[in-house]
Amino acid sequence: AKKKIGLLVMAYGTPYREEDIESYYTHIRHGRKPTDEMLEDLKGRYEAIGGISPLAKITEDQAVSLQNHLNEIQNEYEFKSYIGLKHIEPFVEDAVKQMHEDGIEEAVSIVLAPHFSTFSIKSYNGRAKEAAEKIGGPTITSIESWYNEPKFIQFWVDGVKAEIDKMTRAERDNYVLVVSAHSLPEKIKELGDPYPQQLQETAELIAEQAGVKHYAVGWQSAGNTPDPWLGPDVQDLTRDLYNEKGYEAFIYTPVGFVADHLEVLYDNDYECKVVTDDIGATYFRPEMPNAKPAFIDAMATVVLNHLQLKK
Ligand code: FEC
Repeated sequence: AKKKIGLLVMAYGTPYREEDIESYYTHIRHGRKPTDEMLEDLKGRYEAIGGISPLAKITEDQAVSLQNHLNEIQNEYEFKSYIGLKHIEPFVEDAVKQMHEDGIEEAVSIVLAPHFSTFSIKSYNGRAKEAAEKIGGPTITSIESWYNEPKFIQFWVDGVKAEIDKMTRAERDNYVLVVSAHSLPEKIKELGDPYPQQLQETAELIAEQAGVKHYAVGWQSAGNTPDPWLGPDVQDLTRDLYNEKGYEAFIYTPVGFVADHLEVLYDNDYECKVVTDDIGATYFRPEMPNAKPAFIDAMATVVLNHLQLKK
């Protein structure tokens, strides 16, 4: 018989309804309520992308598709997926409790973000393990990062090539690839966090395999706090690259994210495009991974490698 295993899929979370925005934002801010102005600003960003973010539905599709695909491609385990979110229900702890109640004894956890940071992957996995220890199981082993999985890189390489195909001949001779992830406070560098190097490596792999001559690494969506955040910000970077090299086209690959959500639909598709429109350059962005089969297969490969299974 197949061995039953929990598949804990963790993600950031998004408000389900407008009424959830304030408590969600408060949770992100570690319990500090946002000011009315900050709240209105965030509501305005959701409105600008056409209402509430599609992230909740996409996360669900990703988790179920990953579970089903894993169950199709191997015979040793029967995977059952559980969604655990960082900032809204079902929280990571809720998912762990559900696994426990369902009698799951062994589980593997994966975060829907490719790069390791103490502020992201480590905190998700830490919360999951702590919750499991408190209630006596399941035993969870965690995937720490998967930014360099060849199939994941290939996904973005294909996306970049598809954008290059849409370019005019002049743009094709004079474009730059901007590879980005969510900014984090600069102090992660002092902690020896591998996050910046992992993004750099992702950029190199994609640029090399897609045959891209000019690329730059940037950061986006920095928080609204007094401490310094990793830079350059993608908007400033766009202007600087234009001023220095006069690129006619920009391809944005927000590879630190895996879904269409606020940070991409607003921070890239609106904010970066404001800049490219202003300088008269063309804006390109490949489609996000969402639940596309090639991406689901990449994550499944990561899970199986983690469990040391061969397809
Ligand atoms: O579509 C949606 O509804 C939500 C999308 C969303 C994703 C996301 C991913 C990451 N964040 C990360 C770190 C931080 C840090 C702060 C912070 C703040 C926000 C705010 C919103 C928000 N984040 Fe987020 N993030 C998303 C949404 N994030 C909304 C609050 C308003 C704002 O500042 O824009 C700063 C907290 C503070 O104030 O102290 C830090 C990281 C990721 C990527 C990894 C992951 O997905 O876990 C890192 C998606």
